[in-house]
Amino acid sequence: IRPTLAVVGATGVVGTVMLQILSQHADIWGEIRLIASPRSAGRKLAVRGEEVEVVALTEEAFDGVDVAMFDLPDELAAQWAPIAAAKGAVVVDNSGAFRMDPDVPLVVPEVNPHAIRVRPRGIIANPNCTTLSMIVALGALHAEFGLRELVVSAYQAVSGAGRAGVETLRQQLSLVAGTELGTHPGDIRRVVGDSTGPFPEPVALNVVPWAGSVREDGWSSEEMKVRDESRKILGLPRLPVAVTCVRVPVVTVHSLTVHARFEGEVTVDRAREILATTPGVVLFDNPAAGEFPTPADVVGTDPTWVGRVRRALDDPTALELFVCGDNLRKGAALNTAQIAELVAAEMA
Ligand code: 11C
Repeated sequence: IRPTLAVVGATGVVGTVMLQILSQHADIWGEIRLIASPRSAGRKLAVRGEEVEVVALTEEAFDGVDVAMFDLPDELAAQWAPIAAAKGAVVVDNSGAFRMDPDVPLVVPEVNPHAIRVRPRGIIANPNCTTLSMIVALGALHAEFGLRELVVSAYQAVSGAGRAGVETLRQQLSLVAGTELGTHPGDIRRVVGDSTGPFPEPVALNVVPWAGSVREDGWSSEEMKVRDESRKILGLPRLPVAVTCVRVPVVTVHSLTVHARFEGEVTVDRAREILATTPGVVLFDNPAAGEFPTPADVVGTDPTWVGRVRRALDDPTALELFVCGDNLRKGAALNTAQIAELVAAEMA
């Protein structure tokens, strides 16, 4: 008997990509049940070529569910994931609610697949999209060279902030289209006014050095997540990690510059060999031919794309990289689906 899968938060931006992925991947599931807020109950969504009616999030909705992929806001996930687990489902949760719980594994199938086996709460956490956009490539380099330090700048797409983020950028772009905005200081702010949506500043024709909420000493929650989650996934609890998260006017695909320092000397040739042969990574790095990853080419694809591979000029133990990953696919829905598929394989 094939396992029953629930998709919880099926109508959100990540839920929508989950349904696309379930329609594209090998069909290993029996029933696929779509669950969302009562507001969305009764809507019909396409999955595996069929229209499936969305049911409201209730305890009964988890009856008979073997695996549940969750994409809900943190507070709702904190409330409902334990309920689904108590009803016997293995929950794969894409919120930030459980990632740093020592009784919840934080899994990237290409990096630490073994971690899924120990899950005393019946919950497996899926990392944040910014962490996921680089970690497959870094995991492979760490396995060979031994990572000692990370310095990261993340150029984050607006879809990381959900539908509201995408709608805000589109609305702001329509306000500035066909105008000569930018000629006079302050133009953008005057046109956009208070319509900054989930962002603290206008995001069209701008960059905003902020993502998430305020944490201690000037850090953002998003920056702390990338640090804490990278340490947990790589099994390096004291790894020095410095992150700056910046929102850019890109709809989907997070990009990152990475300075990675290793135990000993590294060579670009060996790093390129590793990146070119790691499953889930594409090396796209020939600047002379204009080849490096950009969100425009990476959007809609599964792998982590790496370009601009250089050895640090002043440190033979460090590499500089430019990395792009689709924040809705590997960054969210795809990694969640991959984990769910590993759990289903255990049940087979
Ligand atoms: C962003 N990465 O781009 C965030 C959104 O912990 O999963 C995802 C928040 C999370 O805004």
